[in-house]
Amino acid sequence: MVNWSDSERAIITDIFSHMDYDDIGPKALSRCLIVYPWTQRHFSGFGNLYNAEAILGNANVAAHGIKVLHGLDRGVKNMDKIVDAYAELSMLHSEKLHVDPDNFKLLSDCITIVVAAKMGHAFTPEIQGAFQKFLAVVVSALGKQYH
Ligand code: ZNH
Repeated sequence: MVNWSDSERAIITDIFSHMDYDDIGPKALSRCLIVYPWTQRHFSGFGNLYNAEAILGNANVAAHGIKVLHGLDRGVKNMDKIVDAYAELSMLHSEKLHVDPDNFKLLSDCITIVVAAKMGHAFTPEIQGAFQKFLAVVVSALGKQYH
């Protein structure tokens, strides 16, 4: 059970209420696929991922990036039961998709970088701390159904 301060709750709610999913989602997932190329193995059905330019221009990557970013919404809405909220997705990634759970952290770091780049000075250390704590809790929950 994770303890959230009132200010952490307020920060997380606020960030996601202003989240530009259509911009951040594609940028974060494409960044992950470019800088950690082994993550591409899960997306062989997405078409051409031959180089950074192809990845950045790939509509399937963009659409999936938006979907994955929206995958964080269930955590925002269920901050006091994040493990339960991700049980099903954890099972899916473990048993069906066989995604190495280390990759969740890599993608979450890409999300942080892209959000920080977009927010600039507004991404204060306090906001960074709350945001990265939230992502770490989600990443841990996503790893829970792995044996
Ligand atoms: Zn994942 C899918 C979320 C990470 C891979 N995902 C998915 C989905 C979601 C998610 C929501 C959808 C589901 C359904 O449909 O039901 N993810 C997520 C999150 C995260 C993730 C939240 C973190 C943060 N993933 C990930 C990674 C990877 C992945 C890292 C690799 C590397 N996913 C995936 C895949 C899929 C998914 C492959 C399937 C796709 C298709 O459609 O085919």
